[in-house]
Amino acid sequence: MFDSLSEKIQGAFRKLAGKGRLSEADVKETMREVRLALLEADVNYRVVREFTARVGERAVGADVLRSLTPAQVVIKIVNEELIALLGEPVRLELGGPPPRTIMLVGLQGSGKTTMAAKLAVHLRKEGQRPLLVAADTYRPAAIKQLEALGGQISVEVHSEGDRVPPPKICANALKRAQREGYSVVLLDTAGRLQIDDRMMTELEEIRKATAPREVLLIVDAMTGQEAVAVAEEFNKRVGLTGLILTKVDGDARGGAALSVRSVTGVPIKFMGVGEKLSDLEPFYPDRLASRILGMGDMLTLIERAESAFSEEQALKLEEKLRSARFTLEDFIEQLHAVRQMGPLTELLGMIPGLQQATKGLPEDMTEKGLVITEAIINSMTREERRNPKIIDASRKRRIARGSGTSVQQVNQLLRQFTQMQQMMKQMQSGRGRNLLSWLR
Ligand SMILES: Nc1nc2c(ncn2[C@@H]2O[C@H](COP(=O)(O)OP(=O)(O)OP(=O)(O)O)[C@@H](O)[C@H]2O)c(=O)[nH]1
Ligand SMILES: [Mg+2]
Repeated sequence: MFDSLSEKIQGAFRKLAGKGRLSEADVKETMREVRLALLEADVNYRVVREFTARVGERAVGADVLRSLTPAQVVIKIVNEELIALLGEPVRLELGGPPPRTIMLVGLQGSGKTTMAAKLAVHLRKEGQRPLLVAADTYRPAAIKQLEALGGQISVEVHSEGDRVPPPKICANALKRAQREGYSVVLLDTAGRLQIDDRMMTELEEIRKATAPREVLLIVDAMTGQEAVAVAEEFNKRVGLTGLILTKVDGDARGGAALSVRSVTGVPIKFMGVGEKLSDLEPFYPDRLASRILGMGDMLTLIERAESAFSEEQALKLEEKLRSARFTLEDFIEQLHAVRQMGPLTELLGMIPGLQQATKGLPEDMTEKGLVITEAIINSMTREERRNPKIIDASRKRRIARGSGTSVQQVNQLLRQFTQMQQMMKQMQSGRGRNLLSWLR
């Protein structure tokens, strides 16, 4: 459901990553695009404003512009703040003596009845013995619907027809659960098209009659901003312990998912991702965030890069570049660092938009190219590495022999190195100074 949001944010990041160095204006422009993407995804404007302010502040604080890999630092901050926005992963609270009651509330059609059955399946897998309760006596087919679902999954459904008031049905169900040894009682309450007083009063009564461990609001993720107002109202009147987003598989813009936790402070506990009863996922903020940013493996890559290049190494290198003392020895050090991160092909595979990334690469940045380059440099004397100018024809022949390569290949490497040196000199105070920048 986050496809469009995801695409736009990734687009903004791609533009950023394409640049060798970042100016403050670049970062500002990226944040503007992220803000627009969030607003278009129907994320609550207050949430968007706070989010972009926080990211902006951190981006300045983290000294993005002077960091080793500025684009990645921005992406990392956005990712972390997105996770913070989505909240902690919080599981169902099922402590205390059984039977424990879980009350499902929400507007009409939000997916309460379906979710009741999904949760029954989920809880049974965890060793619970669930009882479903038909507490919707208003919609004619509601009881039948729950009974049909219960039959499908072989979970007992407690119903007393549509004449008994729901709070009474729920209280009776609780007594029955105690008698018959059910460990969890799931209350499927009635929904209304809009929040009305009678509905709220009835829910308050059910709550009083059953003292539930959990009161979960089922939120249709397709409803966008509206979901936030609904959640606030339910929380005020009934008191919520958790949120469940349904229809996350739909093509809605995802704003609800991103706003509702932050505005209400109530944690999201599950997501419904389809009509099948197995389409239930515990809510993991970090996974959702990487899904939105389309960066699954990108984060792994950033972490590997961070551990392969220490800040200290980077500074030392920069100093050398400034003073044009970058030698083949430094070159090989850089190669080692890149190779420490893993096989090159694997690294490239982790970068979203792989094709774009590989297009910009020199041909021998392949794994084999690295091995050859390393072998050639290893066959040089220390002096030769520090001062390649002394490498004459006879030295080239020796190096080629020693590394199992040809004079041509040695020439090629030296040419490349000279080009690199020149390029680096041009950058002067340059920041795109390591081999990693070739990958970006
Ligand atoms: N695609 C998709 N459809 C869902 C999901 N959850 C529920 N639905 C569908 O949404 C519709 C309404 O679901 P119900 O479970 O009946 O909703 P409800 O809140 O009980 O509705 P009322 O009892 O009328 O208030 C059904 O057609 C479900 O199949 C989901 O996660 N994804
Ligand atoms: Mg229902």
